Amino acid sequence: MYKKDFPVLNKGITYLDSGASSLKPSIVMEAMNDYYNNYGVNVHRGVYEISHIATEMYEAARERVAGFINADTEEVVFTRGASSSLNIVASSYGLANVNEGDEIILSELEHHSHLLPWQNVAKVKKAKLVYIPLTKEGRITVDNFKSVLSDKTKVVALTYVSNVMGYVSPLDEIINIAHQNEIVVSVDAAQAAPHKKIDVKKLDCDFLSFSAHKMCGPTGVGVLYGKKELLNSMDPIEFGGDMNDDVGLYDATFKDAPYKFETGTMPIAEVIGFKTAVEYLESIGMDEIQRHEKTLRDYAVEKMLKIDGVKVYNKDSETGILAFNIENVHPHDAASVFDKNGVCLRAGHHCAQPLVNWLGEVATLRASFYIYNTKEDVDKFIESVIEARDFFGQF
Ligand code: C6P
Repeated sequence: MYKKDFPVLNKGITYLDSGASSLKPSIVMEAMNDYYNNYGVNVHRGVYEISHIATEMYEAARERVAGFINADTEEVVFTRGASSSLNIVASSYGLANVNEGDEIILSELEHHSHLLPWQNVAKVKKAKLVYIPLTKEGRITVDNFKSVLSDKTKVVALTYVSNVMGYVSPLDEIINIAHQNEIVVSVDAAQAAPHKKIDVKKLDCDFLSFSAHKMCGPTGVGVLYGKKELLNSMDPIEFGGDMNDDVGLYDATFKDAPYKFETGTMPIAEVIGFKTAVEYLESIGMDEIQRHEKTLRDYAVEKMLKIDGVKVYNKDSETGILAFNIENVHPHDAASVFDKNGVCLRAGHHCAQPLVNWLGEVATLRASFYIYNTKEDVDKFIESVIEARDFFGQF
């Protein structure tokens, strides 16, 4: 039903790699073109009409994106993407507040972009990384979280939805418990924001990071949500134009959040396109998006379980991610069959190497479904699974 909105699908491909990056509907490109064709100038600096209009468009996007997650407008920092946002949290909040002997709770589900910044904090500050034991299905549970909580815990840094397993972490309760113990929680929502409704006030997370390009928006822009008082207490990690108030030869003062974190010329067209992407998703409805993906995933899993020689790692995941392997077939060999048939999916460790190690594999295949996918896409995918198994496997 939504395929017609996505020009790339005119190529006739079966796109099952939305976990890496979603496709973009033409209205997002049109919004960006409108900016380039009619304004195309910098924001917050110009003293002429088209710069004022561009500034209004940029700030209207902030307001719209804030509404999408129920944040206050000044709690939304535009960044280069989820990775940048997660790095700001660790490098600004983490390095200033974590001390020697403190503990940082993570999980083996974390994407490298959430893991490595905290590894750095732990090394620099001589703190300890502590991992929540996963269940045998690979899930985080509240009880397992409690089992690693201690009076040394300073930060909890967890993914909302795993990019390999698609599981939704039980964050409501975890955040509640963390706050009872005065612990700050950073949430990686890169795989959650595109697929499920998020209300930061209800969730009560301290930080939440996501990218536009996984949610029908442009590349090169993302969000760091942070509670006002936290963002205002933090130092910027990049310095330059537009983020300062008063600059002398030896010292400078900085603007309040979000501006002190937005250094130099920002990706203005992308921010404007992001607003249109959010409006597009909301016009469909986040609950409908999640329901649609899950229907397709369940349909795919049902078929996969009937195929000999296929291993599904996340049979009962709540979102549109399907992690699997074909027995005796290296995922990259299998991927060549999918590619030949125009089925785009991902093979590898998905930038979540500790999790793929935990699964006892060197790599997996991953199909990820989104709003533009259909049951026909699943059928084409299943045909390629069987073809790869028969071509490379021992059946
Ligand atoms: N995962 C995937 O194929 P960026 O690249 O900054 O937009 O997002 C990083 C990131 C952070 N957290 C999670 C849970 C993610 O899934 C990603 C990106 C892609 O799974 C590319 S590795």
